[in-house]
Amino acid sequence: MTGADPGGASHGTGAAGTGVGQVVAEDELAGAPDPAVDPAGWALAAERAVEAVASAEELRSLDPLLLGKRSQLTAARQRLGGLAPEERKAAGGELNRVRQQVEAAVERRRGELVAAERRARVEAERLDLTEPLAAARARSLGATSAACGAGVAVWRQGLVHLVQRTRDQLEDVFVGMGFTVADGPEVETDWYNFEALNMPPAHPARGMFDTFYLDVEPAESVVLRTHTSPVQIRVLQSGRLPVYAVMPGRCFRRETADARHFPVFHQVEGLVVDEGITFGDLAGTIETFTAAYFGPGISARLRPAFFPFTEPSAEFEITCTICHGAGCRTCSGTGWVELGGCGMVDPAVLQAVGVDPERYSGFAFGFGIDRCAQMRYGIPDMRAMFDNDVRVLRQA
Ligand code: FA5
Repeated sequence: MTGADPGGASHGTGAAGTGVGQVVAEDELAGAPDPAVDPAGWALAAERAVEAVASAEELRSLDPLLLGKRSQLTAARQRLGGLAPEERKAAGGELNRVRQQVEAAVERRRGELVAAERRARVEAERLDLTEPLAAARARSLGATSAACGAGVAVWRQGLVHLVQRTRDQLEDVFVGMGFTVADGPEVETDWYNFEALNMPPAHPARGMFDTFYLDVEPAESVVLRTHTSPVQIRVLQSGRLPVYAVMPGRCFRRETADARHFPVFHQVEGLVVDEGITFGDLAGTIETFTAAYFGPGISARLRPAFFPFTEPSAEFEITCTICHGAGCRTCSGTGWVELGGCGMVDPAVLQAVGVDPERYSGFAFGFGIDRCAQMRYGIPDMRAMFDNDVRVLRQA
Protein backbone atom coordinates (compact mmCIF):
# COMPACT_ATOMS: atom_id res chain seq x y z
CA MET A 1 0.00 0.00 0.00
CA THR A 2 1.38 3.39 -0.90
CA GLY A 3 1.82 5.99 1.75
CA ALA A 4 -0.75 8.69 1.85
CA ASP A 5 -0.68 12.28 2.88
CA PRO A 6 -1.95 12.31 6.50
CA GLY A 7 -3.28 15.78 5.97
CA GLY A 8 -4.99 14.83 2.75
CA ALA A 9 -8.47 15.19 4.14
CA SER A 10 -9.36 18.69 5.18
CA HIS A 11 -10.50 18.98 8.77
CA GLY A 12 -12.66 21.92 9.71
CA THR A 13 -11.40 23.77 12.73
CA GLY A 14 -14.77 24.29 14.24
CA ALA A 15 -17.19 26.96 13.06
CA ALA A 16 -18.17 29.88 15.21
CA GLY A 17 -20.33 28.62 18.06
CA THR A 18 -18.99 25.08 17.78
CA GLY A 19 -19.18 23.27 21.11
CA VAL A 20 -16.14 22.27 23.15
CA GLY A 21 -16.98 18.61 22.54
CA GLN A 22 -16.81 19.12 18.81
CA VAL A 23 -13.48 20.99 18.98
CA VAL A 24 -11.99 18.12 21.03
CA ALA A 25 -13.44 15.61 18.57
CA GLU A 26 -11.99 17.45 15.56
CA ASP A 27 -8.61 17.60 17.29
CA GLU A 28 -8.75 13.83 17.81
CA LEU A 29 -9.40 13.36 14.10
CA ALA A 30 -6.70 15.84 13.09
CA GLY A 31 -4.16 13.78 15.02
CA ALA A 32 -5.42 10.44 13.69
CA PRO A 33 -3.12 8.23 11.54
CA ASP A 34 -3.92 7.85 7.85
CA PRO A 35 -6.47 5.01 7.54
CA ALA A 36 -4.69 3.81 4.41
CA VAL A 37 -1.56 3.21 6.51
CA ASP A 38 -3.00 2.30 9.92
CA PRO A 39 -6.70 1.53 9.61
CA ALA A 40 -7.02 0.21 13.19
CA GLY A 41 -5.23 3.29 14.60
CA TRP A 42 -7.52 5.58 12.58
CA ALA A 43 -10.61 3.71 13.79
CA LEU A 44 -9.47 4.10 17.39
CA ALA A 45 -8.98 7.88 16.97
CA ALA A 46 -12.33 8.12 15.18
CA GLU A 47 -14.08 6.34 18.05
CA ARG A 48 -12.42 8.69 20.56
CA ALA A 49 -13.69 11.64 18.50
CA VAL A 50 -17.21 10.19 18.52
CA GLU A 51 -17.07 9.80 22.30
CA ALA A 52 -15.89 13.41 22.69
CA VAL A 53 -18.93 15.08 21.10
CA ALA A 54 -21.42 16.39 23.62
CA SER A 55 -24.64 16.64 21.59
CA ALA A 56 -26.48 15.05 18.69
CA GLU A 57 -25.98 18.33 16.84
CA GLU A 58 -22.18 18.14 17.29
CA LEU A 59 -22.24 14.54 16.13
CA ARG A 60 -24.13 15.58 12.99
CA SER A 61 -21.44 18.23 12.27
CA LEU A 62 -18.66 15.70 12.80
CA ASP A 63 -20.19 13.09 10.53
CA PRO A 64 -18.84 14.47 7.19
CA LEU A 65 -15.35 14.58 8.65
CA LEU A 66 -15.59 11.01 9.87
CA LEU A 67 -17.30 9.20 7.04
CA GLY A 68 -18.27 11.79 4.43
CA LYS A 69 -16.68 13.07 1.23
CA ARG A 70 -14.19 15.23 3.14
CA SER A 71 -13.10 12.40 5.39
CA GLN A 72 -9.65 10.76 5.58
CA LEU A 73 -11.45 7.49 4.97
CA THR A 74 -12.89 8.61 1.63
CA ALA A 75 -9.52 10.04 0.61
CA ALA A 76 -7.86 6.69 1.42
CA ARG A 77 -10.48 4.83 -0.59
CA GLN A 78 -9.93 7.15 -3.58
CA ARG A 79 -6.28 6.25 -3.57
CA LEU A 80 -6.97 2.51 -3.75
CA GLY A 81 -7.07 2.75 -7.55
CA GLY A 82 -3.28 3.11 -7.60
CA LEU A 83 -2.75 -0.27 -5.94
CA ALA A 84 -2.18 -3.68 -7.52
CA PRO A 85 -5.45 -5.73 -7.74
CA GLU A 86 -4.58 -8.10 -4.87
CA GLU A 87 -3.40 -5.28 -2.63
CA ARG A 88 -6.44 -3.19 -3.57
CA LYS A 89 -8.79 -5.99 -2.53
CA ALA A 90 -7.17 -6.47 0.87
CA ALA A 91 -6.87 -2.76 1.59
CA GLY A 92 -10.44 -2.11 0.39
CA GLY A 93 -11.74 -4.87 2.66
CA GLU A 94 -9.87 -3.39 5.62
CA LEU A 95 -11.23 0.11 4.93
CA ASN A 96 -14.77 -1.31 4.73
CA ARG A 97 -14.32 -3.06 8.07
CA VAL A 98 -13.17 0.11 9.90
CA ARG A 99 -15.96 2.14 8.23
CA GLN A 100 -18.54 -0.31 9.62
CA GLN A 101 -16.85 -0.18 13.02
CA VAL A 102 -16.97 3.64 13.11
CA GLU A 103 -20.54 3.74 11.73
CA ALA A 104 -21.62 1.47 14.59
CA ALA A 105 -19.85 3.73 17.10
CA VAL A 106 -21.61 6.80 15.62
CA GLU A 107 -25.01 5.10 15.86
CA ARG A 108 -24.41 3.99 19.44
CA ARG A 109 -23.32 7.52 20.47
CA ARG A 110 -26.25 9.09 18.62
CA GLY A 111 -28.65 6.86 20.59
CA GLU A 112 -27.02 7.87 23.89
CA LEU A 113 -27.08 11.58 23.08
CA VAL A 114 -30.69 11.61 21.83
CA ALA A 115 -31.84 9.75 24.95
CA ALA A 116 -29.90 12.12 27.23
CA GLU A 117 -31.31 15.17 25.43
CA ARG A 118 -34.85 13.78 25.69
CA ARG A 119 -34.36 13.19 29.43
CA ALA A 120 -33.05 16.73 29.89
CA ARG A 121 -35.99 18.18 27.91
CA VAL A 122 -38.57 16.22 29.92
CA GLU A 123 -36.90 17.32 33.16
CA ALA A 124 -36.86 20.97 32.04
CA GLU A 125 -40.52 20.87 30.99
CA ARG A 126 -41.68 18.98 34.08
CA LEU A 127 -44.58 20.68 35.85
CA ASP A 128 -44.67 20.34 39.59
CA LEU A 129 -48.40 20.54 40.21
CA THR A 130 -47.85 20.71 43.94
CA GLU A 131 -45.58 23.75 43.77
CA PRO A 132 -47.20 26.88 45.23
CA LEU A 133 -48.12 29.22 42.39
CA ALA A 134 -46.40 32.23 43.88
CA ALA A 135 -43.03 30.49 43.81
CA ALA A 136 -43.60 28.93 40.37
CA ARG A 137 -44.68 32.22 38.86
CA ALA A 138 -41.84 34.12 40.48
CA ARG A 139 -39.37 31.60 39.10
CA SER A 140 -40.84 31.89 35.62
CA LEU A 141 -40.30 35.65 35.94
CA GLY A 142 -36.62 34.99 36.64
CA ALA A 143 -36.55 35.25 40.43
CA THR A 144 -33.82 33.31 42.21
CA SER A 145 -34.82 30.39 44.38
CA ALA A 146 -33.93 32.52 47.44
CA ALA A 147 -36.49 35.11 46.35
CA CYS A 148 -39.03 32.35 45.72
CA GLY A 149 -38.35 30.95 49.17
CA ALA A 150 -38.94 34.40 50.61
CA GLY A 151 -42.43 34.21 49.08
CA VAL A 152 -42.57 36.62 46.17
CA ALA A 153 -46.37 36.85 46.13
CA VAL A 154 -47.29 37.12 42.49
CA TRP A 155 -50.27 34.78 42.26
CA ARG A 156 -52.18 33.06 45.03
CA GLN A 157 -52.63 29.35 45.26
CA GLY A 158 -55.90 27.88 43.89
CA LEU A 159 -58.51 26.24 46.09
CA VAL A 160 -60.96 23.39 46.00
CA HIS A 161 -64.47 24.51 44.93
CA LEU A 162 -66.89 25.03 47.76
CA VAL A 163 -69.21 22.24 46.67
CA GLN A 164 -66.38 19.72 46.31
CA ARG A 165 -65.00 20.81 49.68
CA THR A 166 -68.42 20.31 51.27
CA ARG A 167 -68.78 16.90 49.63
CA ASP A 168 -65.38 15.89 51.04
CA GLN A 169 -66.30 17.18 54.49
CA LEU A 170 -69.64 15.35 54.48
CA GLU A 171 -67.95 12.13 53.40
CA ASP A 172 -65.45 12.55 56.23
CA VAL A 173 -68.24 13.04 58.78
CA PHE A 174 -70.04 9.88 57.68
CA VAL A 175 -66.90 7.78 57.29
CA GLY A 176 -66.10 8.85 60.86
CA MET A 177 -69.49 7.41 61.84
CA GLY A 178 -68.64 4.06 60.25
CA PHE A 179 -70.30 4.51 56.83
CA THR A 180 -68.75 3.39 53.55
CA VAL A 181 -68.89 5.53 50.38
CA ALA A 182 -70.59 4.19 47.23
CA ASP A 183 -71.07 5.57 43.74
CA GLY A 184 -73.58 5.25 40.90
CA PRO A 185 -74.10 6.47 37.32
CA GLU A 186 -75.45 9.93 36.49
CA VAL A 187 -77.39 8.52 33.53
CA GLU A 188 -79.99 6.09 34.85
CA THR A 189 -82.79 3.94 33.53
CA ASP A 190 -86.33 4.84 34.45
CA TRP A 191 -86.42 1.64 36.53
CA TYR A 192 -83.61 2.68 38.89
CA ASN A 193 -84.59 6.35 39.10
CA PHE A 194 -88.34 5.72 39.62
CA GLU A 195 -89.81 2.22 39.42
CA ALA A 196 -87.58 0.42 41.89
CA LEU A 197 -88.21 3.34 44.25
CA ASN A 198 -91.91 2.56 44.31
CA MET A 199 -92.85 5.03 41.55
CA PRO A 200 -94.36 3.01 38.69
CA PRO A 201 -95.10 4.79 35.36
CA ALA A 202 -97.66 7.58 35.73
CA HIS A 203 -97.26 7.61 39.53
CA PRO A 204 -98.14 11.18 40.61
CA ALA A 205 -94.97 11.42 42.75
CA ARG A 206 -92.91 11.50 39.54
CA GLY A 207 -94.18 15.04 39.20
CA MET A 208 -91.98 16.01 42.18
CA PHE A 209 -88.99 15.55 39.89
CA ASP A 210 -88.67 17.72 36.79
CA THR A 211 -86.87 15.16 34.71
CA PHE A 212 -84.44 15.42 31.78
CA TYR A 213 -85.00 12.44 29.47
CA LEU A 214 -82.38 11.19 27.02
CA ASP A 215 -83.42 11.03 23.39
CA VAL A 216 -83.26 7.19 23.11
CA GLU A 217 -85.80 4.46 22.35
CA PRO A 218 -88.06 3.49 23.97
CA ALA A 219 -89.07 7.06 24.80
CA GLU A 220 -88.61 8.21 28.42
CA SER A 221 -86.70 5.06 29.35
CA VAL A 222 -83.37 6.74 30.21
CA VAL A 223 -82.98 9.83 32.40
CA LEU A 224 -80.35 12.10 33.88
CA ARG A 225 -80.82 11.01 37.48
CA THR A 226 -83.01 13.42 39.40
CA HIS A 227 -81.67 12.32 42.78
CA THR A 228 -79.07 9.98 44.27
CA SER A 229 -81.74 7.57 45.58
CA PRO A 230 -81.25 5.10 42.65
CA VAL A 231 -77.82 4.34 44.12
CA GLN A 232 -79.67 2.88 47.14
CA ILE A 233 -81.06 0.24 44.77
CA ARG A 234 -77.65 -0.52 43.28
CA VAL A 235 -76.10 -0.90 46.73
CA LEU A 236 -78.93 -3.20 47.88
CA GLN A 237 -78.63 -5.24 44.66
CA SER A 238 -75.02 -6.03 45.53
CA GLY A 239 -76.57 -8.33 48.15
CA ARG A 240 -74.19 -7.41 50.99
CA LEU A 241 -76.02 -6.80 54.26
CA PRO A 242 -76.01 -4.97 56.58
CA VAL A 243 -75.59 -1.66 54.71
CA TYR A 244 -74.20 1.55 56.22
CA ALA A 245 -73.37 3.67 53.16
CA VAL A 246 -73.38 7.23 51.83
CA MET A 247 -73.59 7.94 48.11
CA PRO A 248 -72.63 11.46 47.01
CA GLY A 249 -73.09 12.65 43.43
CA ARG A 250 -74.46 15.00 40.82
CA CYS A 251 -78.18 15.28 40.00
CA PHE A 252 -80.16 17.04 37.31
CA ARG A 253 -83.61 18.63 37.21
CA ARG A 254 -85.38 20.84 34.70
CA GLU A 255 -85.63 23.70 37.14
CA THR A 256 -85.09 27.40 36.78
CA ALA A 257 -82.20 28.55 38.90
CA ASP A 258 -83.13 30.66 41.91
CA ALA A 259 -81.72 31.50 45.33
CA ARG A 260 -81.99 27.84 46.54
CA HIS A 261 -82.17 25.81 43.29
CA PHE A 262 -79.91 25.00 40.36
CA PRO A 263 -80.61 22.62 37.44
CA VAL A 264 -77.37 20.73 38.18
CA PHE A 265 -76.81 20.13 41.85
CA HIS A 266 -75.39 17.56 44.26
CA GLN A 267 -76.86 15.27 46.85
CA VAL A 268 -75.48 12.88 49.39
CA GLU A 269 -77.67 9.85 49.83
CA GLY A 270 -77.53 7.80 53.01
CA LEU A 271 -78.75 4.23 53.48
CA VAL A 272 -78.74 1.99 56.52
CA VAL A 273 -80.31 -1.48 56.34
CA ASP A 274 -79.83 -3.87 59.24
CA GLU A 275 -81.85 -5.83 61.76
CA GLY A 276 -83.76 -3.69 64.26
CA ILE A 277 -83.20 -0.23 62.71
CA THR A 278 -85.70 2.39 63.96
CA PHE A 279 -86.68 5.98 63.26
CA GLY A 280 -84.70 6.88 66.40
CA ASP A 281 -81.53 5.71 64.62
CA LEU A 282 -82.38 7.99 61.71
CA ALA A 283 -82.99 11.00 63.96
CA GLY A 284 -79.80 10.33 65.93
CA THR A 285 -77.71 9.99 62.76
CA ILE A 286 -79.03 13.28 61.36
CA GLU A 287 -78.43 15.05 64.65
CA THR A 288 -74.84 13.77 64.80
CA PHE A 289 -74.20 14.80 61.22
CA THR A 290 -75.68 18.27 61.74
CA ALA A 291 -73.60 18.97 64.83
CA ALA A 292 -70.43 17.69 63.11
CA TYR A 293 -70.94 19.73 59.95
CA PHE A 294 -72.59 22.95 61.16
CA GLY A 295 -71.25 22.93 64.71
CA PRO A 296 -73.32 22.93 67.87
CA GLY A 297 -76.09 25.49 68.32
CA ILE A 298 -77.74 25.05 64.94
CA SER A 299 -81.54 24.71 65.20
CA ALA A 300 -82.93 21.81 63.18
CA ARG A 301 -86.26 20.07 62.79
CA LEU A 302 -87.89 17.13 61.03
CA ARG A 303 -91.23 17.84 59.37
CA PRO A 304 -93.61 15.13 58.14
CA ALA A 305 -93.39 14.72 54.37
CA PHE A 306 -94.07 12.20 51.62
CA PHE A 307 -91.66 10.17 49.52
CA PRO A 308 -92.92 6.98 47.81
CA PHE A 309 -89.78 5.06 48.83
CA THR A 310 -89.84 5.84 52.56
CA GLU A 311 -92.60 5.40 55.15
CA PRO A 312 -92.85 7.39 57.33
CA SER A 313 -91.03 10.24 55.59
CA ALA A 314 -89.75 13.60 56.75
CA GLU A 315 -88.06 16.72 55.54
CA PHE A 316 -85.03 17.93 57.42
CA GLU A 317 -84.73 21.68 57.92
CA ILE A 318 -82.40 24.08 59.70
CA THR A 319 -82.86 27.72 60.67
CA CYS A 320 -81.90 29.91 57.74
CA THR A 321 -78.31 31.02 58.37
CA ILE A 322 -78.79 34.17 56.28
CA CYS A 323 -81.58 35.74 58.39
CA HIS A 324 -81.28 33.53 61.51
CA GLY A 325 -84.97 32.71 61.36
CA ALA A 326 -86.32 36.21 60.79
CA GLY A 327 -87.35 35.43 57.20
CA CYS A 328 -85.57 36.57 54.04
CA ARG A 329 -85.47 36.09 50.27
CA THR A 330 -83.24 33.00 50.58
CA CYS A 331 -85.71 31.08 52.80
CA SER A 332 -88.78 32.57 51.05
CA GLY A 333 -89.64 34.37 54.28
CA THR A 334 -90.12 31.17 56.34
CA GLY A 335 -87.00 31.36 58.50
CA TRP A 336 -86.24 27.67 57.67
CA VAL A 337 -84.31 26.02 54.85
CA GLU A 338 -84.85 22.42 53.80
CA LEU A 339 -81.61 20.46 53.50
CA GLY A 340 -83.06 17.08 52.52
CA GLY A 341 -85.63 14.33 52.70
CA CYS A 342 -85.48 11.15 54.77
CA GLY A 343 -87.50 8.30 56.19
CA MET A 344 -87.71 4.59 56.92
CA VAL A 345 -87.10 2.48 53.80
CA ASP A 346 -90.47 1.33 52.45
CA PRO A 347 -90.76 -2.49 52.69
CA ALA A 348 -91.81 -2.53 49.01
CA VAL A 349 -88.36 -1.17 48.08
CA LEU A 350 -86.61 -3.88 50.09
CA GLN A 351 -88.82 -6.52 48.48
CA ALA A 352 -88.07 -5.18 44.95
CA VAL A 353 -84.37 -6.01 45.47
CA GLY A 354 -84.92 -9.31 47.30
CA VAL A 355 -84.26 -8.17 50.89
CA ASP A 356 -86.59 -9.75 53.46
CA PRO A 357 -88.54 -6.85 55.09
CA GLU A 358 -89.62 -9.15 57.92
CA ARG A 359 -86.03 -9.48 59.02
CA TYR A 360 -84.45 -6.20 57.91
CA SER A 361 -85.47 -2.58 58.29
CA GLY A 362 -83.66 0.59 57.40
CA PHE A 363 -83.60 4.32 56.93
CA ALA A 364 -82.52 6.55 54.08
CA PHE A 365 -81.86 10.23 53.54
CA GLY A 366 -80.90 12.53 50.68
CA PHE A 367 -79.34 15.93 51.48
CA GLY A 368 -78.51 18.72 49.05
CA ILE A 369 -74.73 19.25 49.20
CA ASP A 370 -74.93 22.67 47.53
CA ARG A 371 -77.68 23.65 50.00
CA CYS A 372 -75.53 22.53 52.94
CA ALA A 373 -72.58 24.59 51.61
CA GLN A 374 -74.82 27.58 51.02
CA MET A 375 -76.09 27.48 54.60
CA ARG A 376 -72.75 26.80 56.23
CA TYR A 377 -70.98 29.62 54.40
CA GLY A 378 -73.94 32.03 54.50
CA ILE A 379 -74.35 32.54 50.74
CA PRO A 380 -77.72 34.25 50.13
CA ASP A 381 -78.02 33.08 46.50
CA MET A 382 -76.95 29.62 45.30
CA ARG A 383 -76.22 30.97 41.81
CA ALA A 384 -73.21 32.86 43.22
CA MET A 385 -71.52 29.50 43.89
CA PHE A 386 -71.52 28.69 40.16
CA ASP A 387 -70.65 32.09 38.70
CA ASN A 388 -67.05 31.05 39.35
CA ASP A 389 -66.11 34.45 40.66
CA VAL A 390 -63.07 33.54 42.73
CA ARG A 391 -63.68 36.50 45.05
CA VAL A 392 -66.89 34.82 46.22
CA LEU A 393 -65.39 31.35 46.41
CA ARG A 394 -62.37 32.61 48.34
CA GLN A 395 -64.50 34.31 50.97
CA ALA A 396 -66.05 31.05 52.10
C1 FA5 B 1 -85.15 13.83 47.08
O1 FA5 B 1 -84.44 14.06 46.13
C2 FA5 B 1 -85.18 12.48 47.73
N1 FA5 B 1 -84.52 11.54 46.88
C3 FA5 B 1 -84.55 12.56 49.09
C4 FA5 B 1 -84.74 11.33 49.92
C5 FA5 B 1 -83.79 10.36 49.97
C6 FA5 B 1 -85.91 11.13 50.64
C7 FA5 B 1 -83.95 9.22 50.73
C8 FA5 B 1 -86.12 10.02 51.42
C9 FA5 B 1 -85.11 9.06 51.44
P1 FA5 B 1 -85.88 16.31 47.34
O2 FA5 B 1 -86.41 16.48 45.99
O3 FA5 B 1 -86.60 17.01 48.44
O4 FA5 B 1 -85.77 14.76 47.75
O5 FA5 B 1 -84.38 16.79 47.36
C10 FA5 B 1 -83.58 16.62 48.51
C11 FA5 B 1 -82.66 17.82 48.67
O6 FA5 B 1 -81.88 18.00 47.52
C12 FA5 B 1 -83.38 19.15 48.86
O7 FA5 B 1 -83.78 19.33 50.18
C13 FA5 B 1 -82.30 20.11 48.47
O8 FA5 B 1 -81.38 20.28 49.52
C14 FA5 B 1 -81.63 19.37 47.35
N2 FA5 B 1 -82.17 19.82 46.06
C15 FA5 B 1 -83.22 19.34 45.39
N3 FA5 B 1 -83.40 19.98 44.23
C16 FA5 B 1 -82.41 20.89 44.16
C17 FA5 B 1 -82.03 21.88 43.19
N4 FA5 B 1 -82.68 22.03 42.05
N5 FA5 B 1 -80.96 22.66 43.44
C18 FA5 B 1 -80.25 22.49 44.58
N6 FA5 B 1 -80.54 21.58 45.52
C19 FA5 B 1 -81.62 20.79 45.32
